[in-house]
Amino acid sequence: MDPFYNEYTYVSISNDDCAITEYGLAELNENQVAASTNYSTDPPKSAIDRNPNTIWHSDWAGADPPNHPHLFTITFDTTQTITGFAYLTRQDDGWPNGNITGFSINIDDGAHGEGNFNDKLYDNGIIYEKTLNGYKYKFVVFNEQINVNSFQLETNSSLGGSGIWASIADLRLFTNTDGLQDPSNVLENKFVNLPNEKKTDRDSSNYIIAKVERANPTANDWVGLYNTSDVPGNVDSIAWGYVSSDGTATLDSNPNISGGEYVLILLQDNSYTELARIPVTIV
Ligand SMILES: [Ca+2]
Repeated sequence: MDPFYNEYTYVSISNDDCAITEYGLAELNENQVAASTNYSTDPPKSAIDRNPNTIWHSDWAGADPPNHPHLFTITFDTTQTITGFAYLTRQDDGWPNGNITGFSINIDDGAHGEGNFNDKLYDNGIIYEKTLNGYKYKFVVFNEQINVNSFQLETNSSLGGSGIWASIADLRLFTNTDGLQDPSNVLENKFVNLPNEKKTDRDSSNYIIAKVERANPTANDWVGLYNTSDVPGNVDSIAWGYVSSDGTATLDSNPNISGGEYVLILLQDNSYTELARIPVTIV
């Protein structure tokens, strides 16, 4: 297959909920999918069965299970035009095993050469994460329609264990372009105006100031400062503040915060539903 899509790592989160039917999905059946490896009870077809609770998983049994790259291949009976895909990680009890963090895309179209991606979408490796039908999918959007006889996801890195596995709860290909290719059509929750290359500082009163843009703001959206590995809700934030109507959040004064690496997380409406996050260095 021709290499089409070089390795990327997911780095960005947005949260605009949308109906999955908007995207003109390519219908798939189990005879169209194959993988270079699978665990006995997690076959390739579980990645396209539209059930978020079943998964394809690379084989992990035995003394020497296979390492990356794992190949997950979709083959069409007739040439299809696709514009992107969405990937859902496994949903079972927070297990990260096999969640794909780096990958390449290979295609077979009989003719296509190098891919060309939208700089705005893919600058700095940004891939959108969006909520579809209540599940957070990772979106990869091409800036052109591509004709494919065969589409192959080649994994390069993953979470969990020794980092050699891959798993997919749901994989969906898109066949239309409406709303997908223009980044301005993606309502995004994000942090803005963090000065000095993601460093933030306390103001004269020792407050931490964050500025956000929100797709669907509520009066009780809030920003929390956490340690980088913290899970909001499992542990308290180090400091927090509500987002004002102008997008500014002033986090509690806490003179005891040590300088170092943290993460600012935008959370929705008095809940722990995460809308966006950004790593910060407190100086
Ligand atoms: Ca599934």
